[in-house]
Amino acid sequence: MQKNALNKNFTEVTPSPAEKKRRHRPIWRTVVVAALVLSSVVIVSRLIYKDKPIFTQRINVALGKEAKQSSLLQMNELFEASKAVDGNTTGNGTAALSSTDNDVNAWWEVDLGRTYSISEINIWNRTDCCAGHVDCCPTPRLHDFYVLVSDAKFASTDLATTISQPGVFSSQFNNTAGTPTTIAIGKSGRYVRVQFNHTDYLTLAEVEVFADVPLWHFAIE
Ligand SMILES: [Ca+2]
Repeated sequence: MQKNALNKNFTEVTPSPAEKKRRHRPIWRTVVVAALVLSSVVIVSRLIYKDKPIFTQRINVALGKEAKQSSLLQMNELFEASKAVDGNTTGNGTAALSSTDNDVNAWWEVDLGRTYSISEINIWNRTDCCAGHVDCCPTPRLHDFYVLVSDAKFASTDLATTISQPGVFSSQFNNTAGTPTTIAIGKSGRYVRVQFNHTDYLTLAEVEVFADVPLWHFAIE
């Protein structure tokens, strides 16, 4: 460690011969020269090794991102598209759900802000009703849908046209969504859409888009 104004209170410790032999469990340590109260320890890694980030973290990159949908249920802002990326997966009540009207090929989509290497997407169904409960909605509402992923903007809201758009990844799910249903992706993408191949209300509790994001800094609090 090079001493400077930022680390004048620390001194590097020369590893002992025994420590140097621990090649599979290498260590680095330092001694705090002065009495300090440490609020955090920040470790900064080298950025890249063999063209790949050394540390990555699996993150929901859709959280809080800009979302839109084919329509707004009864023009009620309680059901706006952002409810599907608000971090609330409970699916219980108007505070937790996005919903379109009864649209032909209803759709919902999110712009991740930049392209990520997407590993998988979680689709969370509502839990309060309309999931196949015989007392209110015998037909499950969130079922039989496509998940579409693209680096470029979707050029159309028509399902068939979008599936055939160059560079678009599509995955068809032919069942009722769970809490959650996980769709494997394994592709880069910035735009993610969920779209029906039929006519119904598209109601989503949450859409989580997971990517392994390079982690350049981490702190031990
Ligand atoms: Ca939500």
